[in-house]
Amino acid sequence: MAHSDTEGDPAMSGKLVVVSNRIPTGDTPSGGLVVALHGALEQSGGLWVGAHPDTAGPGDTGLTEIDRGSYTRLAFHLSEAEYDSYYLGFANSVLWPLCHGRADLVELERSYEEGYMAVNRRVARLLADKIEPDDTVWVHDYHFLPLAGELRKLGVSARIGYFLHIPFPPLSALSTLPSPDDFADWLASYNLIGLQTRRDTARCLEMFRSDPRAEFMTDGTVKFQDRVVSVRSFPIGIEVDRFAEAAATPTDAADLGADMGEQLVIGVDRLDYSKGLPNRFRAFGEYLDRKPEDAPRASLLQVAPPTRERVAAYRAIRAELEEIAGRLNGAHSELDWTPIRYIHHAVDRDLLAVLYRRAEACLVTSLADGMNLVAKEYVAAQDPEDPGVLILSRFAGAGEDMTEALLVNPYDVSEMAEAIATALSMPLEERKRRHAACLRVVRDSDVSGWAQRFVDCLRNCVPTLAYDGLPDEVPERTRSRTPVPETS
Ligand code: ADQ
Repeated sequence: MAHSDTEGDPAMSGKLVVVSNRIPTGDTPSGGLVVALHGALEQSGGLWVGAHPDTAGPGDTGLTEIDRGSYTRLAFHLSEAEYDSYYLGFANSVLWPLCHGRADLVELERSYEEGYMAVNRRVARLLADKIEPDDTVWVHDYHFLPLAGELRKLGVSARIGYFLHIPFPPLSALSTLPSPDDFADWLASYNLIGLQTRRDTARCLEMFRSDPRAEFMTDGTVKFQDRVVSVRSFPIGIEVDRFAEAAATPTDAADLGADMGEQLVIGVDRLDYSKGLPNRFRAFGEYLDRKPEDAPRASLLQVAPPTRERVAAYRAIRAELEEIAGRLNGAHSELDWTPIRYIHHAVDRDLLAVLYRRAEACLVTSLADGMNLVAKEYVAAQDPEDPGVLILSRFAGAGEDMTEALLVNPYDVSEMAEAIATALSMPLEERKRRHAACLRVVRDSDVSGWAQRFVDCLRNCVPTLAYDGLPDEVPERTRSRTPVPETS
């Protein structure tokens, strides 16, 4: 990381400890988040702990070192049973649908919550003696909500920060949880809660505001029983320059898409019900139905590798999508043209960058999304002199700041069909103006700056348990019943 104004601060002398469900296993980390955290750890030295990709082993064997360079990577193994209850179960069949507005898909199984808590307790035990008081611990995502609380129980006093990559659930959705009050309690054990957007920050503060255990301080922090926590937004980004460079690098792959019609619309997603894919396909079908005879022939290239296929909702979305694509292709295909190309596997990132640049428009139609990095990758990959148009859901976190994209309601198929028509016929000057505005947002949130801002903020947080056992000693003038909204 670059020089920061907290250098020299005694709080910075410790190492950085990152915890995430996934951990890079190869020599060259790839993917925006992984690269940013890798950069942060290379700078400060430290530790990255995550689940081993091989889940077949026993679940209680301790930590395995998978790499040692300028920092150490340690992996814990999940047993089959833990993978089912902690990962597929509570994380992806309770928390994921809950945070993405799909309480109807939540599967409440007692064993899921037990497995989730047990894995968090086990990871805390494995980690506790590796953390020194002056270390900085950065925990990622919904797999580890209770981790700080479990570490505190084991006496860990270091600063611990948390970043939620997915949307913060609205207050009403929290009642779906088996023990709704736990959510605020889990989060209050962190010193800093980082969220993607101002909307998420407002929701998190609303949760604390409605909780009788919480009290708002005039500096914007929340005092929760004996703990103090800050809530801030840190919109995540991508490695802008690397992506722009890859997109502009001549490659044979540039020929790709040559047989995909005169205009190309691209969509890139993990196959997930939160990404709004069925309505995206329907909107493209409606666009084809309505487009004038003489308009250029357009194709939709959808790259969507299946994930979490052992969860029923993921199998269902795959079947639904294949049915819609088959029907639309049946209705519109010609001998030399297939309107929807649907690819089920991951695509190399450099090739992805080239395809983004080749596409006249990109469809990001999430029904709910923490940020959506595809939106930022598409903008970074464009030729500024002849850019394509981003069609972006209002419900993706990226839509909060990228207001010059064509913002759409992903529930409104006709509006999206119109947006496709608008994008594919947009004059060059308007495309350039919109792209320049979006690119500014993408550059402002470059992922290395994102990691730097979070770690700096965490290191400047109120130390852990500052008010432990001394609640009456908090000066009255710093107490407030009036919520102080905080954004960044
Ligand atoms: P995701 O839900 O995975 O991330 P997204 O932000 O779009 O969603 O990131 C997906 C990443 O995977 C992108 O970098 C994309 O290029 C890549 N990808 C997707 N499909 C691919 C394919 N077929 N081949 C190759 N690469 C592919 C979660 C949250 C998001 C949040 C991110 C980061 O759900 O809201 O933006 O974390 O915080």
